[in-house]
Amino acid sequence: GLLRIDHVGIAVPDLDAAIEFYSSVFGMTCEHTEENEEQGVREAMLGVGGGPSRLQLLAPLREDSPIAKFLTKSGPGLQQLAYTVSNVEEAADAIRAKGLRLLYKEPKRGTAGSRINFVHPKDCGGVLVELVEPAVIHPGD
Ligand code: V0V
Repeated sequence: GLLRIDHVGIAVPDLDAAIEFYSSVFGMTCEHTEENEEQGVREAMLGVGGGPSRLQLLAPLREDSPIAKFLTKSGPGLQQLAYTVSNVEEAADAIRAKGLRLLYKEPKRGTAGSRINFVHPKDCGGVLVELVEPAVIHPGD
């Protein structure tokens, strides 16, 4: 099952400008940045209010990136909602068994060594849902 909301992902054209915006307007802190070549993204994870809530800023690395396509089609904005799970294969299998499409047969690599899969937005009321199995599950999760 789901443990909690892992992060909310926002597509942005310029990562550094977006980090600066969220830091100066909302006082968020950039905890981690990473390039994910396979996903075609440069991303930043921002902490919200000193608690476990996190915002993920996603900028395209190249023209065929899902984020580039999203920006062209929808403009900057909410792109995904991610849930923490303890086991991504089990979570994906359970959702598949309900007849929803998962984007990947096998999990792929996400932020900070996590393992990820996605539910197709057309099967989820227009929301791109990500399942995240962190490299380390923190106590209390
Ligand atoms: C597309 N659609 C969306 C959507 N993207 N709806 C809600 N939220 C989104 N993010 C809608 C789109 O408006 C179309 O609706 C329809 O789905 C098909 O979209 P499309 O533009 O033709 O695009 P596709 O089918 O080429 O690609 C859409 C999918 C793609 C979701 C399959 O974006 C994808 O593979 N996403 C998963 C990977 C990803 O997002 N990576 C970047 C983050 P109409 O017009 O037909 O009604 S990487 C990440 O999160 C990491 C590393 C991490 O968290 O660790």
